[in-house]
Amino acid sequence: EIDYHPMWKDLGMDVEAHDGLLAAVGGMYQDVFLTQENRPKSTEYLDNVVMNIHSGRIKEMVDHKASDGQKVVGSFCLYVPEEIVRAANGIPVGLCSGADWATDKVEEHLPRNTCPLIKSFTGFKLGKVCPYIESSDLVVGENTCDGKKKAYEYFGTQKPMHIMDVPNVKNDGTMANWKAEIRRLAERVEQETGTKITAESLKEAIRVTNDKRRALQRLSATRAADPVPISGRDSLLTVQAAFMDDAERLTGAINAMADECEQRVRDGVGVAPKGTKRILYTGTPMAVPFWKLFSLIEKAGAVIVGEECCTGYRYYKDLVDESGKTVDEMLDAIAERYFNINCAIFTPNPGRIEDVMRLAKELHADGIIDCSLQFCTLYDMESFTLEKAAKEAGIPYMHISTDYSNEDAGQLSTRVEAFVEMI
Ligand code: BJ8
Repeated sequence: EIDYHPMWKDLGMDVEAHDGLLAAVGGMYQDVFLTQENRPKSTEYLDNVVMNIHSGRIKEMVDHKASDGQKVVGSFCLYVPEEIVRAANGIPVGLCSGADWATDKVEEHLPRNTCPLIKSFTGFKLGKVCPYIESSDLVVGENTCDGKKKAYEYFGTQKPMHIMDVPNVKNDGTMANWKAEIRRLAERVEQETGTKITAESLKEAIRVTNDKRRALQRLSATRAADPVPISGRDSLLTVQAAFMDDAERLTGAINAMADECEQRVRDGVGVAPKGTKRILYTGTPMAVPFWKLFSLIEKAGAVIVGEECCTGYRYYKDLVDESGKTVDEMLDAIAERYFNINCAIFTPNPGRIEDVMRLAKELHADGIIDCSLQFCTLYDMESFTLEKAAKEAGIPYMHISTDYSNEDAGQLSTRVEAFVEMI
């Protein structure tokens, strides 16, 4: 057993508070994941990811920093292309934002009525309990929702930051701006890592990242089957892991999970009995360790068969075109791929509605659960459009607004149980 306390201390973390956080996350993991019956055996990989998430994985990154001079580049949003970080010899990671922490300190800098995800990353920084934030050499933020873009003004006083300007409408003009933003990021990352992006390194980074997404696509395709071979909880965790674990290790493990799930489908083996009510999740992202909603939906006797969100389908649905030969062509291909992400910051955002309705059909969903984190105006607003589209398509729909606390768990369970019974 390695003692990671000296490493956390060297990173400048509050080691004692962090021990408390790890114990709490361990308990949640036990309750949400390890109580599942009939999990595919290959999900052991996910247990390992979570076990090492703040320890072994961080040690690997810290060792790479020391031995090959790699730099860690953290981000909070799907619009930040990991291919670029990878091509410049950086390690891309998603930063902690899935639990309430140091709320009193946070509210000295941000309004109380702020989305929990934003309060969370600010609290993780102020409380010094996120080794990903502490080991990041650069944090890339983005002008997406109002809350995030304004919160980065404060976060930027705590960490070196680069901000990407993400457009809010999709047209030729904004695409041109976005392509320029992609180049500005590439330059900033090159500066930070001291490594120039070459056609060769970018091609390889695109391939490695596409392989990851291809593996996740394979796994998600197995979830159209009834009985469904893998739970929504475990599927959510595969994408959460994709933001943190080493890319090639993750790809290998997800392909192994896809192999096992494809076999299960052939054998008619499921994680829940045939005929279990099937839910399509859509809405705001779910960062580790925010597993509350998925857990209570599946504990209510339903199974989640897909997630139209940034910690789900949006992460793996599109690949970067691999035919580019020059750095310029490849940067354009990256820009085009990322412009297709259907976040509610875009107006209008018909692509998301189309994706939700198509996924509901393809995955044979009996109902849609659309969730927005509290105070997220964007997703709250879009819920009305979605509800209308679901009604027209004849698919039962429910909207939920929640936060990271457990205070509403009982009430939410009752609502979800009633919904599952009704569909
Ligand atoms: S691409 S969804 S990761 S912006 S929930 S902080 S929107 S108030 S997270 Fe997102 Fe990028 Fe879009 Fe995806 Fe604001 Fe809403 Fe909070 Fe949110």
